[in-house]
Amino acid sequence: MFKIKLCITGLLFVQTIACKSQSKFTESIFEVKGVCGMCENRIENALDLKGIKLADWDLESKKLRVIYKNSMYTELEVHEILAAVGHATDKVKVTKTAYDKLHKCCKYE
Ligand SMILES: [Cu+2]
Repeated sequence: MFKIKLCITGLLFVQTIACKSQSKFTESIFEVKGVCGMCENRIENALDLKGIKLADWDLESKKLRVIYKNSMYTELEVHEILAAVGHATDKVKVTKTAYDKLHKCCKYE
């Protein structure tokens, strides 16, 4: 009887973990402006942060796929991180100071 109880407790525990990990991460895909491989590195490195599981920007489509912990970031915050390093998104514009810091070949406007 004790063994069965242990088993049930174990199962419940595993289920709880599975449920939690399902809601932990959010995936977003949105447009980020950029023109070259350097931009790609800058965009992806800017998102090389704790709580961001994946950041993959596609040069051709200008689309970024990002997977982040929703307890740590909102989608808007991800946009703001990118704008801060000089890359405008469909939601957040870049400041002139940040844009001026971009390398010559990275000026997308
Ligand atoms: Cu570039």
